Amino acid sequence: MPRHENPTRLLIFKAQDQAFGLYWTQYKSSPKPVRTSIVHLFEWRWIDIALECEMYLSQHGFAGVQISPPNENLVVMNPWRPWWERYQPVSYKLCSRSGNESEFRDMVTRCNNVGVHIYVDVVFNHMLNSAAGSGNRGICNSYFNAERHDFPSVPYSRFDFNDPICKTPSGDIENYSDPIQVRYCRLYGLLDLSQWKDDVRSKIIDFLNHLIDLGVAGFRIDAAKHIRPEDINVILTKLNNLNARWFTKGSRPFIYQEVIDLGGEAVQSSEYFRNGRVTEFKYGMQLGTVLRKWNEQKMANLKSWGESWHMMPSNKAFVFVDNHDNQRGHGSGGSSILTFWNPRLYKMAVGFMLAHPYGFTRIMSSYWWPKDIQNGTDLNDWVGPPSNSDGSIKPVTIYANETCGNGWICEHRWDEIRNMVIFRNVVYGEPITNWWDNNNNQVAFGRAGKGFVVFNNDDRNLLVILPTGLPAGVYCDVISGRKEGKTCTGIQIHVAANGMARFQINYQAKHPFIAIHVEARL
Ligand code: QV4
Ligand code: CA
Repeated sequence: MPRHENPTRLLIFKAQDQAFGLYWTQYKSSPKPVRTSIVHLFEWRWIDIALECEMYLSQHGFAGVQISPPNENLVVMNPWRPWWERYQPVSYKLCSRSGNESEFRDMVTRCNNVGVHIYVDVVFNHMLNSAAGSGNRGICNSYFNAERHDFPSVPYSRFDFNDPICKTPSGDIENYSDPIQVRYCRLYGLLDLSQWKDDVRSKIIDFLNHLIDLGVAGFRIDAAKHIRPEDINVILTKLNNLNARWFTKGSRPFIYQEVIDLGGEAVQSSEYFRNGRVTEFKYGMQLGTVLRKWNEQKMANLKSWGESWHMMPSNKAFVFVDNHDNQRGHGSGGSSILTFWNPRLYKMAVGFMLAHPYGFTRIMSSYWWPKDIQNGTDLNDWVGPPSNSDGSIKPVTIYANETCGNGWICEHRWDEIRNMVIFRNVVYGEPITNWWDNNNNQVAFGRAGKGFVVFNNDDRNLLVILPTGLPAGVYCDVISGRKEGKTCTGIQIHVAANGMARFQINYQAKHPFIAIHVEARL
């Protein structure tokens, strides 16, 4: 729990599981808002991320950025430069299509300097795939020989891989109900590292400590399900404290582990709770089902949203509406997953996620690709980031209206999503109050006098007077607009002395929900 120090000093808030650096300087009146969401700037270049931290993320209350794997990967030419080549490591050199080590250092320094932290997607369950040939070179020219399991730039040799332990005929994972296969056989044929061996652990620890010393704040552990939780634990205990140039002395890296567990498999999310937070893939799948009104689902059922929907404890949950895998049919979540391809429902899903107290939230920021659905699968699910003919990633261009060009979607810059990131900061720590619903797809709830939201996902207009729990005043709706000086650029909501307010949302309105909070009051 927070150590109460004198109000003017930096206060570090230790969440139960991980000392996640939620920093705020406690002012006399009230604490400066915390930052409670991160954005996955998928495939962005380091120089573009540094600019985004300084020009946008800092002033809009983002806590941090998840970056794509920064270490050297296999160059895949067929299909041509797929996004997933970055999940096939060749070495731990900080060199990739997103930039080199000095650009990486510059990004971490500039983002930290404006209070936006960097969370690295680290791939250490495996190296590249067994069929990647012999005598090739990675994207930064490091030699490897896949057949001989030889990666001299790390170095790893055949003794560092699990082939002798895996008993399946193919050497790949063939049956997810066998935890031995899930941990010691190859995921998609990717050479599986022996994290139970000291010299593999030491290489991984050195890689992660190098990143920590450069100033990163934590890690997404890729394919954590395929690594024993006790091996992850040994690695984490050997990590340095965060760099004291930006973080309070003794701060520990924030950890979230990618474990896809929809129930029914041998490996379970709960095995990983001891290490930190864990991805909750049921979140996006169920929320998508509710907003699409599939299986007789309706928003009124979200009154019980959280653990009672068979999801993990909120203080362990790492949640998102979609991720880089399931927005294109990889990994899990299936057809209910909402993405930028369905903007109206997507905005409601992200808005609801950010308004609700459950879990730690991540926003997806994507790029466009020529989707080509045939028999339910996207033939172009492999297409990589916007790039030039030489494979180099295109810059993120920002238009005067704050949207992105060059094929970048920038969901995190959509008004509704950006403003709800701030909403989440303002209401942080407050429980849900004043829940209302029409027993169908119109719902509303407050966050104990700090904020209030109203959603209309019905096929009929919403017109209702509700107790908001908010102090009296004129509030600016942060979905249809925002507070600018002494005016609201969008809808105004008048909250009476008794907390009552009138809400109207036509079912075909451009903005199907309203959100107000105490920092957007005239
Ligand atoms: C193919 C065959 C294999 C064969 C292999 C050998 O499918 O059976 O053994 O060739 O040649 C790419 C190709 C895949 C290919 C593989 C190896 O798509 O067809 O195997 O390369 O050549 C991403 C992509 C994968 C991609 C992988 C490596 O999603 O398609 O595979 O990168 O480039 C499970 C896991 C979960 C995982 C999820 C996708 O539990 O952890 O699957 N999610 C994470 C990342 C994800 C990434 C990986 C794990 C691997 O989020 O992006 O996979 O690092 O649910
Ligand atoms: Ca493994």
